[in-house]
Amino acid sequence: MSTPQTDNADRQFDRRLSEQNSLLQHRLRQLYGHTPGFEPWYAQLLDQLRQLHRERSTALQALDAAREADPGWFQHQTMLGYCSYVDRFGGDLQGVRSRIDYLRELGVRYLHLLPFLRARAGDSDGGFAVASFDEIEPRLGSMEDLEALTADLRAAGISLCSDLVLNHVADDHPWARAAAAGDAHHRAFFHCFADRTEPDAYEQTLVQIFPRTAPGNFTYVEALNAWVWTTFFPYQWDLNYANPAVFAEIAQAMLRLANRGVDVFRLDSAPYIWKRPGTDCRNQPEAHWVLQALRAVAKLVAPGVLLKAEAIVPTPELAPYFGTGDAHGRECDLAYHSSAMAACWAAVAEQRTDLLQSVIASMPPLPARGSWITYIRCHDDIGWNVLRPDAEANGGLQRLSKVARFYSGVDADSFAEGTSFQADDADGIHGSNGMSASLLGRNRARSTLEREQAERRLHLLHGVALTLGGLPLLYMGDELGMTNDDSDDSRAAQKIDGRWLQRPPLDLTRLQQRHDPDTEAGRLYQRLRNMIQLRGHLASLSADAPLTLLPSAQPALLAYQRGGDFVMLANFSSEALQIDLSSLGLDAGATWHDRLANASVSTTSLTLDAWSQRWLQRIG
Ligand code: OTU
Repeated sequence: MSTPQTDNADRQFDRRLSEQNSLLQHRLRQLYGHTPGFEPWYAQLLDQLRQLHRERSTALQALDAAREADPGWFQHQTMLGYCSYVDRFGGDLQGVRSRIDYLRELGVRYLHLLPFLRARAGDSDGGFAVASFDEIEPRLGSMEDLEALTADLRAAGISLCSDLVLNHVADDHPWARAAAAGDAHHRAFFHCFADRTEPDAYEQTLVQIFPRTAPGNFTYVEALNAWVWTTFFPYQWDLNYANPAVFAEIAQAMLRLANRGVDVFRLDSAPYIWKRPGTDCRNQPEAHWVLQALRAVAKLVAPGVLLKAEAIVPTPELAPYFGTGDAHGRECDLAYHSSAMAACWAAVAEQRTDLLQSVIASMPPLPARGSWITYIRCHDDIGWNVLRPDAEANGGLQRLSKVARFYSGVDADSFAEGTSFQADDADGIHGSNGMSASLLGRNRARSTLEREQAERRLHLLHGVALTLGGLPLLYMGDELGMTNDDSDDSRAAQKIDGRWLQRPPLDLTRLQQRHDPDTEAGRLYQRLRNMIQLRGHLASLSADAPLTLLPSAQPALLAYQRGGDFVMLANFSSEALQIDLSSLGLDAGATWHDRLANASVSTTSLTLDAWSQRWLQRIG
């Protein structure tokens, strides 16, 4: 039915289609052009998209228009992210609403809530085994709660990021159930193999994500009488993106959530969505085409929406998630800087910054409207595999073994209290678990000095995340110095998946102490909040301001310039460093102000205490 509203919406749609159609159609033709009935399929997809566009609310259309007019809105230096599980943070979605004031106080403008859609019954990988894209996990609330939350967040100036698990669905998702019941249409949503021939061939070149708890990439499913591709847990069935129906379903599921008010989609496991014999089945060109097509449909229906790549891959494979060639700047808007994250932890363990510098140096400049997610911790392990190429080029893999051991909890000389993840022994290179504060020495501190050093390390890493360039994402609890979860429930969960070590519920005592400088939580929180506020005033810290490494002869020093007037100095060692600013190649005639300490700075001899940082601003 034609009404003035739909006519107007359709005009907008047609305008946006004229911008997106050529790339969208080209990519979908490359992916699916050879499948029978491509033309009518594409026409039908456009009709479905037009309908979803009509269904977008007035408030969301206004947001779309505002963001189209200001496409760099998420790159501003006042942007700050916060990540948590719904239950850990607020109990349920309504409880999260009641924490909005807290988020505002901290300066948060972007909230990533880990999976809240209906999850598989039983084990669900923390919700990453999705049983329905259109229902909320019942214990967390309802769709109405989600819409109420997104409306409140919007009013508070906070965007909501939701996971969109691209690579797989739960084995009890209706598509999987239909396949198991013998429906050929849905069987083709998955990769099914009659015998082990192809799986065995693929296994030759595949990697293992959970080699200990979920070895192998295929699971025999009785009901299908087939081996099903299951990269992650056996109950997470990989979707077959070579099937155009899968693309159409996922794209529409995303847009329905966008129409409920989700602003950003974290594209979980994006690298894995395309399979090719003889490869590790990650980062395939077709995976990028799928993402580019997804972005085009997002810009068509919900142009205010951003896509964030969760691509935990080494540096050379990471930058392409922002798009390459004719699609430069037309793939993901955001991507986790996982190599910088892991390299920060390596720098802490080794008390030297060369791997971190190598990671930073090898990152190409991003497209004008692309931004990193900079972060120090998340709900997953710290994965060391992303650093393999950098370590191989800088002294060898044994460096990573030592780093992994440092965080494994077995090394008596280490200040870190963590556990190793999915590795055969403490030296194995895979991942490390633990909350930041515990990994940085809080639990093992035996003196005031050691405790102080642990606090400084936490601020040091947050300082890098806040200044490196991107949208910094805090992990719930780190702002209050929360430590590893050693509750009975968590211990039991860790037996199945060690990552539960870093997923404790919000510590309400610490939360209450946050304004009390005589408490640890208060000290940590107040200083971090000051850093966040200060950052908001420093235009050189916007995500699109250039980053230049400043080479130094001191191995523990990380020094970089941002924009025209900002310099970060970070000391990754337990010894004080003596620094002459002119030795860093900075203009000898310049005068600098230390913004964190609010003090003027001598250019010739500056003492950087153990594990401390300076935020210098050029004032003359
Ligand atoms: C993602 O992770 C999620 O963040 C994990 O929590 C899920 O278990 C997983 O997907 C499956 O949905 O490789 O690029 O700890 O870094 O599994 C995707 C290992 C991933 C994670 C890894 C990861």
